[in-house]
Amino acid sequence: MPDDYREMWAGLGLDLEAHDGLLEALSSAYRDVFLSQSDRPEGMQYFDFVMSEVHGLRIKELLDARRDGRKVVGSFCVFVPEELVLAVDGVSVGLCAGAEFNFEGAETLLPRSTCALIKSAFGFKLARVCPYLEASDMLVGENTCDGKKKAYEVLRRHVENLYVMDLPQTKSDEGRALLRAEYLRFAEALQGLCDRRLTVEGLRKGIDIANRKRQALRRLCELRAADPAPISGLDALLVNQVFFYDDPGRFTDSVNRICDEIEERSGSGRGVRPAGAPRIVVSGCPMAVPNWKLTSIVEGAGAVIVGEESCVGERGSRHLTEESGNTVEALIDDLVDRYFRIDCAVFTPNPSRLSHLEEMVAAYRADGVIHYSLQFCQPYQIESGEVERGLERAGIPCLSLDTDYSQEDVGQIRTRVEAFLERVSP
Ligand code: BJ8
Repeated sequence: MPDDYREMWAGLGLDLEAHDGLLEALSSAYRDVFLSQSDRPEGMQYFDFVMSEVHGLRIKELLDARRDGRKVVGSFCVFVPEELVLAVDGVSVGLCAGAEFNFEGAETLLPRSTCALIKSAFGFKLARVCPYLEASDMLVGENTCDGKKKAYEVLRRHVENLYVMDLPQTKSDEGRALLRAEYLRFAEALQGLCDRRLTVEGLRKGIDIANRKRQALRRLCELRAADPAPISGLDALLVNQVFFYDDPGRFTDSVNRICDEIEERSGSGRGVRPAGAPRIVVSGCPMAVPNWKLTSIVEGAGAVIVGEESCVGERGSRHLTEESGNTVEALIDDLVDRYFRIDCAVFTPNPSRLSHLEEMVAAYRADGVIHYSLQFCQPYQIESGEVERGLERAGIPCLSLDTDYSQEDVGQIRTRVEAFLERVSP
């Protein structure tokens, strides 16, 4: 590791020894899971590079941006509008964490019965190992599930720069009005943080950058309808994960390059699995880096994942912002229209999630759905029953799994996945 990286991490106040251990575990998991795949699109080399520099070059870029006077805004939810951050020349990074790291530390502040996603973020913060967290000038939490809502009250005692956004729980007129009011309040806070006025021009630029990123992902999603599958679910998941912290323009170009390559490969009938391999859509809780557990089990059993109904996947990225306004407030209305369509399980009721899932199964010619809930995640665990019944009524086989970030249940999950694949095999 270059010495200047170590200096950079020390400057951020990281615990270097604990950080070394985390980085080594991450690199070794990455090598095992990703580099053992065969016939990957060549464009994935960019994402291999991004992962090899995940705490290196990208962090240096964030610190360079700060040196140029820009602010880094870290967030934990796809309801936090990146467009507003970009509009005031800020840098947006996703902070969701997917590693079982320092859960003992997290459990000194939170009950053991807290989902792994929240415990992971706390574990990172308390052990001072995440350079993205430490490089953020503002952390944005949101009142979504009860776990996050209450955890931010605790986190506030350990960070100076936490901003909490309130979010609606119903798709009603009142819910929309709340989201709008909260986006206006967030816009005020960002203007103060970045010392910049929000302008129509800035907001249009932010919307354009975010739309292009999402358009590239949508293009990739659509290409996954091909049989044989042109990209593995693992590689597609990685692209969706990198979406949250890479430089937006470079990310967009890199995804479009993969899409160009995939179009060519599909044209000549080339894929990463034989034609006719079982095709699965995964639905449920977000999978943050380095949570590759379920995807690698499913693909290790010979199937291919062709879509993710998840916030690290289509739920978070499928809608674009339709620009219709000519004023800052009108453009914020356009943003509200876009974000209000996200069908997270914290909404009650939440019927559009099931219909979207059915659309995905049809569009990607999937043979079945695996519903993925993190243990102690009440919104997704409870909604899994409705999703499973709805899919089975529509004749779509569904397997519902509850798991966490540990490796202890890998054998058990593999057995259930293999039995499910036998059931859905075409
Ligand atoms: S819009 S899914 S990113 S809240 S897994 S912390 S729900 S107990 S992450 Fe999410 Fe925004 Fe919704 Fe998406 Fe709570 Fe469940 Fe834990 Fe979760």
